[in-house]
Amino acid sequence: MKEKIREAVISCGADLCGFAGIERFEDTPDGFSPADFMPGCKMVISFAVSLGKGLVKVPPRLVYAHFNDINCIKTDLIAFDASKKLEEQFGCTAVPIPCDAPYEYWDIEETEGKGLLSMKDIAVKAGLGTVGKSTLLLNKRYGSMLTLGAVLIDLELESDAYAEDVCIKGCRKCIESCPVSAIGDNTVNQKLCRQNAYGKTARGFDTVDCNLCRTVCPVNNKYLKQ
Ligand code: B12
Ligand code: SF4
Ligand code: SF4
Repeated sequence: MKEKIREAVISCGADLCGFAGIERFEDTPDGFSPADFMPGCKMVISFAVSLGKGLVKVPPRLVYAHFNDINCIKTDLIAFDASKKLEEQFGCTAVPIPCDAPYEYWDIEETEGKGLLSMKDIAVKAGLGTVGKSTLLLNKRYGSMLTLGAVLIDLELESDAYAEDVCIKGCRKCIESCPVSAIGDNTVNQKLCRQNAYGKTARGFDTVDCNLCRTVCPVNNKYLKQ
């Protein structure tokens, strides 16, 4: 059944799909575990949608900003469609999780947000990749060029194996490229990153002024040079 569910999620438009049993989330902070979110959740499905390669060849300000957002919308639509499909085909309950916004937690002084659930943590536990020094999820095929999504279900299945670490030993490119030194020891200073990376045009359109920690990563090269 697991492979049929994987196929169903992939057929909705995902590039990768993995599975993590609820027991893998015992270490998540209170209020942020899939079980807190959906009582009766037994399995977390993580999936990922790749970004086009051309998006890193142009300044991020408008083109990447727009299509990175579109990929988030696409990811949410896949979560929504896949949930309905799984409910119809497998008789389970399936809850799609927003891949980015909206979320509840917001520290106004530190301008620090926390996702409803951590998409990176879910992806790691479902074997999609590992978290690099950039704090981004790195997959051996796509590097960090992925938007991450999730669906919670009440079916019991076997978890996928954890992935091997692909962040390169001795490499510090993401840390050194950050114009505001926002990346520390497995953390990002959200205030510094937000001030540098996000803005608006004179007309009021949202901009992304920096995505360097994502684009300089050599783990992306295999995908970008394909
Ligand atoms: C808030 C947020 C930000 C903040 C903080 C980023 C960060 N590193 O946490 C800011 C504004 C800085 C940011 C910037 C960017 N972001 Co952002 N962001 C988010 C968001 C909405 C929540 C992340 C969060 O809660 N962070 C707080 C920390 C504490 O949580 P965490 O790292 O996820 O969790 C770790 C641990 O704390 C612990 N843990 C375990 N369970 C849980 C549960 C919770 C709720 C928490 C808090 C912690 C936790 O394990 C986790 C894994 O190591 C997620 C979407 C989501 N729902 O996950 C996208 C997300 C992380 N962002 C993403 C992206 C692409 C970016 C940018 C590249 C955008 C850009 N400029 O182009 C930059 C990269 C900056 C960077 N190096 O991180 C992608 C990352 C994709 C990938 N391949 O990893 C995500 C996953 C969106 C998505 N659905 O794809 N982002
Ligand atoms: S997006 Fe830019 S400012 Fe934010 S952590 Fe990455 S390199 Fe630094
Ligand atoms: S740039 Fe280097 S250190 Fe940073 S995540 Fe990629 S491989 Fe790891």
